[in-house]
Amino acid sequence: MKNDLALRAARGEKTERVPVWVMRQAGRYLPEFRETRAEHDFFTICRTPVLACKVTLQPIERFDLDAAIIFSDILVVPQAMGMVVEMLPGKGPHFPEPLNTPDDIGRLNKPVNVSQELGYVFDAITLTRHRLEGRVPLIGFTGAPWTLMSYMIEGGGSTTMSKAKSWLYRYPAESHKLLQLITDVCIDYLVGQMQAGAQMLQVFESHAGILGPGLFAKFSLPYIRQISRGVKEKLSSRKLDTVPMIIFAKDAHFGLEDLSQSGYEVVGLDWTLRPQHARARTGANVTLQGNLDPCALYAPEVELVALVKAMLEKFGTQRYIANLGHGIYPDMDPERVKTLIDAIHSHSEYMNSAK
Ligand code: 1CP
Repeated sequence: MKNDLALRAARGEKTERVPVWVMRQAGRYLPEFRETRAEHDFFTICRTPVLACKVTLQPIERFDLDAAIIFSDILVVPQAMGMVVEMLPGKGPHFPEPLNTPDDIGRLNKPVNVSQELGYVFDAITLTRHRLEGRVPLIGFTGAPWTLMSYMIEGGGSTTMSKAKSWLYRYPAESHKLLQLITDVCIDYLVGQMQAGAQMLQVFESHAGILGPGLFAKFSLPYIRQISRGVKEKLSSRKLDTVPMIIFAKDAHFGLEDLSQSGYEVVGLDWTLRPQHARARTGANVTLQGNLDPCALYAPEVELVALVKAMLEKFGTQRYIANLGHGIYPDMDPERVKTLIDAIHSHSEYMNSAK
């Protein structure tokens, strides 16, 4: 491994500079991605290991990033469970037949054979590991159960998630049943990704904030915990080393203490949290990841560098992986991403040398 900074930071080992990667680093803000995307449908890229590998490597070839994340989508899990998901241009994901009532749970595949349904992701990971040649670690990922459940019921993006939330109030037992089915798939899926070569695993609970503390404690956190425990138990029963796991629960400021004790080595933060408060609330035993406002990339270059320096001063250089507080947007300038990465590296090296 030529650059294992991100893994060392995740394990709480000393790092000479702060590692950085960017959520959605492979995506439409890159002209080379748009070129590939013009030729192939979104899920065709996900399902074709040479294409998924190619776009995973695009940002690695362009920037001095410290980790790659396999190109895929969280919605491949509902697909593996038997649901149809389309990616509509300019609109995002669309489920033509979402789950309308708990009876629809009966339509889902169970149990799901992940090697059969998601083997293409495992193949893409193995190929990408080879092509990376140890340059940087490769991150695998899954959506967390509540976030996936919300898409399966809403049928796409939603601002209120009122359909999915209505299940939690009207059909709590059936909601738990669905969340458990999804959790079982997520565990096998992450273990499979790790066996295929993923060196770190991120769980995206992108829709945590909309739940509020009460629903989060009942319908999100228990499954997030089950995933870290389940993955680690399966790996150790197969005599495999565990890999660091990252939990990113967006807007779940109310759950930060619980998240820091949920079995993950790294807690991802969105930009609404103050770094020093987050440190104080999570303690010394987890690594933090984040949390620059993605829109800071619209600022003039000097301003962006100042924001990066301020962020580093607040987080410190250890037990820290720099990232944005959410994914990068398609209209952002790749040159600013270079500025971001280079500023994180140079300022953190300066901070470490000044000690
Ligand atoms: O580079 C990378 O980060 C890897 C690729 C990646 C990842 C990690 C993609 C490609 N999607 C994801 C995760 C993902 N997908 C999340 C979790 C992260 C987050 O909170 O953003 C979520 C919520 C999704 C669902 C999804 N897929 C949306 C959001 C829909 C909504 O309104 O709620 C969208 C727009 C997609 C499509 C998608 N996924 C990825 C890309 C590059 C795109 C753009 C589609 C295209 O190219 O047409």
